[in-house]
Amino acid sequence: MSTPLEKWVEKQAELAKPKRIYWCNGSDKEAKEIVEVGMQEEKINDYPVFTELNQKTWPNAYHHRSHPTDVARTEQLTFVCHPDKETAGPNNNWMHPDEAKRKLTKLSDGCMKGRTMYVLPYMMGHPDSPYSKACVQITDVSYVAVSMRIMTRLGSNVVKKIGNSENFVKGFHSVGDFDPNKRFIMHFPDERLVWSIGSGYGGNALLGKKCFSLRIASCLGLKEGWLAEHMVVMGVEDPQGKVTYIVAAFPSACGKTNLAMLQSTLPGYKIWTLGDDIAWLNVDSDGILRAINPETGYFGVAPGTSYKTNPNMMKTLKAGKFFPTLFTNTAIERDGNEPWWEGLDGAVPEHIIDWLGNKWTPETGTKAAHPNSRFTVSVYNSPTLSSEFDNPKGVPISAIIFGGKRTQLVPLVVESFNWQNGVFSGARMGSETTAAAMGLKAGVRRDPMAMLPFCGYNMGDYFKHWLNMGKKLKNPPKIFSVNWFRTDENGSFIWPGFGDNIRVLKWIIARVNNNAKAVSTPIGLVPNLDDLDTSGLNIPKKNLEKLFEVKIADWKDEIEDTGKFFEQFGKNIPIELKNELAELSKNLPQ
Ligand code: GTP
Ligand code: SPV
Ligand code: MN
Repeated sequence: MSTPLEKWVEKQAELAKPKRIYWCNGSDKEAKEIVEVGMQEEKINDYPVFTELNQKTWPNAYHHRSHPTDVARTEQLTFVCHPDKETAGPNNNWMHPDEAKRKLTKLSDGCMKGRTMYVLPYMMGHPDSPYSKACVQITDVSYVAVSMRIMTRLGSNVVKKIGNSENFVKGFHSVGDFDPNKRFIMHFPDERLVWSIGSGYGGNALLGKKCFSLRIASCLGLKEGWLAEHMVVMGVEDPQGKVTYIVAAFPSACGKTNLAMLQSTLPGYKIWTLGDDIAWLNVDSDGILRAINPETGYFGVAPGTSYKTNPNMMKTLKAGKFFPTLFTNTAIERDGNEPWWEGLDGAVPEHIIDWLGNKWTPETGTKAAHPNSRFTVSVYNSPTLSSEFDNPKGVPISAIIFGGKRTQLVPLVVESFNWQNGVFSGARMGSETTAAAMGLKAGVRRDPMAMLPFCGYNMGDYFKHWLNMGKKLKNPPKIFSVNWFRTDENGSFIWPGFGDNIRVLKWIIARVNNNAKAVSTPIGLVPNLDDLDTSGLNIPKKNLEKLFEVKIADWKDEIEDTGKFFEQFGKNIPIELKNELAELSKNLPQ
């Protein structure tokens, strides 16, 4: 008798008609064989799926070129298929599940002809964690199979764990023929199913990541009383050795990975990394908010990563402990056969092949590495990995940070007055658009809690859920907003950022432990300039003041824009948030 899992796999194979079906066991040996297949047999756009990089300087590293039309998440082709549109909300593209399935069935018929169908059983979260979920993804490309091994706990033990149960999350993925017109990333929350076709890139294809761990998981969280968030999880150790755990949400390509691995410029402070992209937040039986990172890898932005900005990530990328480390759409330095990107340490090398495979020099006038080129690397390679990473219970959270890229308006750090006011500050978050998603208009877009592209249901209900979570907590974490990206009149960043962000964390932790004062403003509590540790920094006082300047006219525009954004959600927007908006408007000087 076959199990529900085996039956589901058989049914998918009948539709996709692969040459063969291969069940991955998650071993090292197997990963090496699959990379070999990617180098020798599989091709994308006439390039082998993998090429080997310099194993001496970059141990276990391989290069991958995606299809040139397939370089970032595609939000316009991403759908959440609840039975009714209102549940999906104005924040999601919606299609009726029946229509979506008809469309996908047609596109998937025979889509794996001549190819291998890899079956990937994996856990999101530690297998012993009460918060983890068993999942199975099907894919037809070695790159995705190997990436999932880095990003998740993949192995045959998950098949045993699922056993005869129907209780597993399903993901069907095929690169199809990469035709952007036949590309869809569809979610069926009621069935805990993701169906993705036509893209092999990141969040479109590694279905454990944004598709399951955020879009579907956010729906599960609403039902089951927890939160799935686009957040860093980290511990901050102070000079006395006390570790305070925090989570921080920033939109895509706005600094999560860099924050999660920060190398402190203040003596005695140390960061311990638990996650750089996704946090699942649960309330434990003592009323404490606990976070786990369901992933086991980093899929991080390459450009800008260097020994100067993120030395801990450079060490992670060079460690080569876990097989393999992948570089997608970076350039290649030809003489040494090493990955290269804009912002890497040292002079620009002489012989470079760009991400498209063409010879490149600075005079070419384009970027050598795609701005959304990325590395995929195991957390177990990381020198800053927290000793709590594999703790099935997760870590207790003392502070929540919301951030975005705002060259104007938003101060370096603001503490919310209370939980409700903090939820409001998250809900009105905005950020300037980046290269992490294709086809977005330049400028500021509202991106509540950095979840706009990832909340699998109506965000009005999501805000209510956040408010309710606060009521379940005995001592709710303090909520802060931060902005590293304010610029001066020349367009230069005022705040040095990166390792110096520890100075802001130091104040946040002092506030959490009632060891620092704050000044009240209409938008929240800000530090006394004397309480922000700027020792050794060369920032003139006038610039520091600029970092905290609250320009009333600009805030009035911001309030108006937030009001318009909230209106889209109609009756779903909680009255508490409308009240917060009215209160803020009233408290601004006329
Ligand atoms: P996703 O993986 O897309 O979710 O992105 P992320 O939020 O992890 O962003 P990441 O840390 O990769 O940073 C994205 C970009 O922001 C990179 O180009 C960084 O160099 C830049 N960046 C990160 N932190 C800072 C900072 O403190 N100051 C400045 N000026 N830039 C930063
Ligand atoms: C993001 O865009 O937030 C990412 C990259 O972390 S992706 O996996 O493509 O979603
Ligand atoms: Mn992300």
